[in-house]
Order: sequence, then C-alpha cells, then structure tokens
Amino acid sequence: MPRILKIVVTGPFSAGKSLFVKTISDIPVVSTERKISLREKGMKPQTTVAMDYGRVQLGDDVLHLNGTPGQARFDFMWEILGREMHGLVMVVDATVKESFDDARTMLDDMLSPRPVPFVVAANKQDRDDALHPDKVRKALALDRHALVMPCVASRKTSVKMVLSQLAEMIQ
Ligand SMILES: Nc1nc2c(ncn2[C@@H]2O[C@H](COP(=O)(O)OP(=O)(O)OP(=O)(O)O)[C@@H](O)[C@H]2O)c(=O)[nH]1
Ligand SMILES: [Mg+2]
Repeated sequence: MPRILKIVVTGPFSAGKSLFVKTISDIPVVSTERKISLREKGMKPQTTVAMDYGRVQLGDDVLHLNGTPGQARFDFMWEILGREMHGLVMVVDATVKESFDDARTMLDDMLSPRPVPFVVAANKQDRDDALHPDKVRKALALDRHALVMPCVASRKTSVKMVLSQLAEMIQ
C-alpha cells in the first residue's frame, strides 16, 4: 500500500539536518536559513531558523521531510513540526561529544508527547574524528534496541539507508 509518511529530522546545532534533507529530496528544498549572528571563526555561515521541507519517494512510500532548527532559541518550532509525525531521525554530529546531551534532551522532548519509531544518524562518518555509532549509542544512554546508524549527510546512498530503515519500522 502506498503511504504518505511525515518524518521529522531533528538534532543539535550544526549536526547536518539541512544537508541530510537537501541530499535526498526529490524536490528543491524549502529552507529557512539565515546568516548566523555573532559568527565565531570557522563556524558555518548559515543556520535554520524555522524549518527545512523536502520530499522523497522510497519504494511505495512518499516521505515528507520536516527538518527542525537546531538552536534552542527556535525550539517553539519543534512542537509545531512534531505534530502528527510518523517517525523521527535524530541527526547527531558524531565528532562533537559536547552536543550529545542536547541530542538526548531533544529526543526525549520530541518523543514523550508521541512515541514514534526513531533512528539516530551518527553523522559525519567521513571524518576521522567521528565516533563509531555504538559509542554514540552509549554516550546518548540509549538502550541496545535503539537503532543508531552511521551516516554521511552529503551522500545520497547513506541518507537513503537511514530513511529506508526508519520507513520499515513504521507500521
Ligand atoms: N564532513 C561532513 N560535513 C557535514 C556532514 N553533514 C553536514 N556537514 C557539514 O556540517 C555543517 C552543518 O550542516 P547543516 O546541514 O547546516 O547542519 P544543521 O543541523 O542543519 O544546522 P542548524 O540548522 O544550524 O542547526 C555544514 O558545514 C555541512 O556541510 C557530513 O556528513 N560530513
Ligand atoms: Mg539547518
């Protein structure tokens, strides 16, 4: 049966959420990126302030991808974007351990009103300093049944793998 699934792509600041949605979307992504104010040296130029929207067909399923902002000052959007979702992707930057506490808090906040299937994407696995997905699972204190997958958000095959697994978990 063809399904239309609402998938939320969330995670801490700069984890790779926008790139994840852009890489896989069949349509040009609707994004709300704005210049970062008070940018520190080496920091990326833009951040998501409201949402990313993309769409992809995977087999029979059409996935509507709703990317959230990562910064807590835009957290009013998390509740709006989380409404009626079927599944959640938690993107974490596996090279930034300091972001794992934020990721765990976001995961609990998003799932407690509506427990849906989720996958953690241990992103930036193309970098030497990326933690192995099992280490990410441990750091996030997730139980052993939680699915934590390696991810490189710039690679379509990698993003597709994460989303296909999630779609399979959705009844
Ligand atoms: N090497 C590497 N860089 C990545 C990967 N995914 C994202 N990036 C880079 O990480 C930075 C952040 O990516 P974004 O897609 O803007 O992250 P975001 O989670 O949407 O960030 P916010 O919306 O600001 O919270 C960008 O410079 C990306 O190019 C990856 O898998 N590997
Ligand atoms: Mg973004």
